[in-house]
Amino acid sequence: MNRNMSIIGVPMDLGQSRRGVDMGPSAIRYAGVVEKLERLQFDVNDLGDITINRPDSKNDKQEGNLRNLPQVAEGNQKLAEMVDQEIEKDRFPLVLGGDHSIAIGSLAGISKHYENLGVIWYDAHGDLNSGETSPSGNIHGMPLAVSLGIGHEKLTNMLDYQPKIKPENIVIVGARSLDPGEKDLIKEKGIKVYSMHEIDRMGMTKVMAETIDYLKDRTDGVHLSLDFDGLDPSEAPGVGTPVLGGMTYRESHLAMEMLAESDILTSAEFVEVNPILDDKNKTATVAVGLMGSLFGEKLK
Ligand code: EXY
Ligand code: MN
Ligand code: MN
Ligand code: MN
Repeated sequence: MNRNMSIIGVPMDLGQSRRGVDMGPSAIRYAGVVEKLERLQFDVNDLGDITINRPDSKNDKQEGNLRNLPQVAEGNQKLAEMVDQEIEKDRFPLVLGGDHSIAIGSLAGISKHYENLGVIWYDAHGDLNSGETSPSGNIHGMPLAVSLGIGHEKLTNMLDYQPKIKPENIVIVGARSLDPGEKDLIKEKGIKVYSMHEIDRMGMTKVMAETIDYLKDRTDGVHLSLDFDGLDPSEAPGVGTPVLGGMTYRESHLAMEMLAESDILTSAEFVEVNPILDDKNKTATVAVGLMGSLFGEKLK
C-alpha cells in the first residue's frame, strides 16, 4: 500500500436533510485519525476541510427532485479536483464525510486514473436512485447511480467524462434497505450485492474473500466507500438514516482486516458520521478503529 496519505475533509450535509453530518470530519479527527495513521507509519498530510457553500434559501429553488443540486455539485467539483491532484502526487486519498453525496466527487477524481476502478460499497443502502426513482430527493441516496452515468448531467458529467465506473466492477456489502427503482437497476445492470441475508448465511469471511477475489482480477484499483449506516445502529448510532439489522463492529473489523491483507485498496472514504446524533462520539471512535484495521493494525 501507498504509505503517503492525504486526508480530505468534506463537511457536506446538503445531500440529505439532517444537520450535523457536516461535523463528521471534525468528529473523526477528534477521535484521533491522524495520530492512529502516523502510529501505523503513514506519512499523513491532512489537507483540512473543503469549503461547502450553503444555499441562499430566498433565491434557491429545487431543480427536478434534487435537493440542493447546485451546492452539492459545486462541493463535489472541488473534491474531485483535490482528489485528482493528490493521486497525481502519488498519494493515497482518504476522504472523510460528510454525507454520502460526496462519493460523486471522490469517484470523479479517482476514476480518471484507472481503466477499471473497482468499488466496494459498504452500506445499508444501494445509493442507486435518480431524481425519478428517489423517494426523498436527497442526493446522498444517488451517488452510485450518478457514477454509473445515471442522473443529472451536472453530477454525472463531473470533470467532463462519464461513466466513472462500470456495473461489473461494483460490489455492494451490507444492503438491507433498497427502493424498488434501485432493485430494478441492480437486476438490469447485474450489480453484485451481498445483502445482510448473504452475510448471515455465508459469514463475513466468505463474503469478503469472494469480494476480494472478484475484484482482484478485473480491476486496476479499488475504492472503498464505507457508509457508517452499514453497521448496526447499536454500534454506530451517529448516522442520519439508521437501519436495524446491520453489520457488527467485529464483522466490519474483519472486513477491513481482510482488505488490508489483500492489499488491493487504492483509495477510501468514510461517510455519514453525524456527531449530533451520536452517543459520546462512539461512531467516530468506531470509524478510527476500523481505519486502524484497514491500514494494517495487528492483533485486533
Ligand atoms: N434510499 C433512500 C433515499 O434515496 O432517499 C435512503 C437513502 C439513504 C442514503 C444513505 C446514505 O446511504
Ligand atoms: Mn450511502
Ligand atoms: Mn446508507
Ligand atoms: Mn482481527
